[in-house]
Amino acid sequence: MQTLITTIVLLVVALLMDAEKLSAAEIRGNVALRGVETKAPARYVVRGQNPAGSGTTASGMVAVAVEPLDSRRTPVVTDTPYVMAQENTSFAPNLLVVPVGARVTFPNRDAIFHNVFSYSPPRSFDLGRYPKGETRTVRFEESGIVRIFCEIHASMYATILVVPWDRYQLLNSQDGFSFPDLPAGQYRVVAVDASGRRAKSDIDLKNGQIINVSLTLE
Ligand SMILES: [Cu+2]
Repeated sequence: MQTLITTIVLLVVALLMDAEKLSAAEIRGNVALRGVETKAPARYVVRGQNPAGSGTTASGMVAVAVEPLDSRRTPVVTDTPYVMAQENTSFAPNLLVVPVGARVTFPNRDAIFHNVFSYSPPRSFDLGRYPKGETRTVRFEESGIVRIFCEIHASMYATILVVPWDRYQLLNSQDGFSFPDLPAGQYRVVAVDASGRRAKSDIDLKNGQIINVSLTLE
């Protein structure tokens, strides 16, 4: 009798695991770029070529995240802060993805002063001027796109994508992205690059479905 019960339990577990595999859906796609690369705040007049790709993030890098619209997910947040340095009069890296609740530290590694700030609604801040060797830390409590600038150097810019779930990828815009093993549901796919160009697409993902998305950043 014991053996029979064990066998039945194992069978049910096996069937459930199969059902799970069958229902796993996927969002995949590609990102195209369009438009001018720089959107500086209104008080700046940007002249000439913007040094896109300065810092450690290569030009053409894109952050893509899948965010659930019909359920709450809790991203994993570590105590260790993320780092966005000021280096060679650039942000390094100039594109960063962090989970909601994460802290980002902004060390100044240049021999000159910088003044890091953001006007973006998910987290606006102004860190003031500080010299080489000093840092300031900002916590990001709301998901969304945060554009970062330096008050002193108009050529400095960066973007932080704050995500409510750990399904994200940093990729070269020439490469495609793929998010396998997603449960069925409503999702928003968000893409952004260091200069703040962005795109989004809302998707209703059914069991077992594979959906292709083409995003154009502008
Ligand atoms: Cu600066």
